[in-house]
Amino acid sequence: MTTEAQAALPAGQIRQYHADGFTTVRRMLTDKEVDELTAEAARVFGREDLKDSDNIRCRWSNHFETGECRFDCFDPVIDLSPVCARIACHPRILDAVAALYGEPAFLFKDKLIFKPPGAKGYDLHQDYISWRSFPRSFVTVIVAIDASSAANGATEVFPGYHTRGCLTPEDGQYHQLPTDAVDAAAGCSTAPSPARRTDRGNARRHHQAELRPLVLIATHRHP
Ligand SMILES: O=C(O)CCC(=O)C(=O)O
Repeated sequence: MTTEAQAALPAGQIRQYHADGFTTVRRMLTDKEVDELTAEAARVFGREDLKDSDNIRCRWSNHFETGECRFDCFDPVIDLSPVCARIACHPRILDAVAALYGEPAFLFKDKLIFKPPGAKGYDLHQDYISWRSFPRSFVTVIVAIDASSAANGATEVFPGYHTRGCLTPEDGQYHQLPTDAVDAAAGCSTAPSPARRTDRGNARRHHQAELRPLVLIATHRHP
C-alpha cells in the first residue's frame, strides 16, 4: 500500500472499520462537489425517456403507505452522468477504500438511488451476492448527497456482521434477511471474512418535500 493511501484514513479508523464492518468519513467531498452532485441528481432524475419497466437499469419502489409503484434508482448510472462517473472514481474515495483494503481499490459497480418522499426503502440485506464472478472483496461506499438521519431514511448498518460471511444461501440470488437476523446471529463467531455491509435502507416515513439521492459505489480489490 502506498503512503498516500495509508494516509487517507487514520489508523484508528481503519481498526474501527475492521471491527465494525463499516465506517463514516466526513467531508470527503467539497461543498462544490456536493452541489454539483445535487444538481446532477436532479438532472438525471428528469430522464423520463429512460424510465421504463422494460429498462433493466431502472429500479422501482412502492410508496410505503399508498403502495404506488414509483421510480427509485438508475443502476448503473455512470454512463448517464459524467459527474457521477467522476465521483465514482474519485481519488479521495478510492484512496480511503485502499486504506481499508491495504491494496488498491477498483470500481466494480455504481448506482444512483433517489428515494423520493414516502419511498418504502430497502429491506434488511447484505450487499454481497454470490454470483460466481462476484468479488469477495466487495465493499460498498455510500455517498449521501444530502443530510440523512433515522427520521428521513438513512441507511442503517449493523456492526460486527461482516465477520459472519454470507447469511443467506449462496445461490446467486438477492435475499432479504429476516428482520430478526441481526439479533439471531449475534453471538456466533466465525473467522473474519471479506467485509460485507449488512444494512437496511429505511422507509422514508417523514414525507420530505425533496429527493434524498445517494450514490452507491461498490469497489473490489483486483482489476
Ligand atoms: O437505500 C439504501 O440506503 C441502501 C440501498 C442498498 O443497500 C442497495 O441498493 O443495495
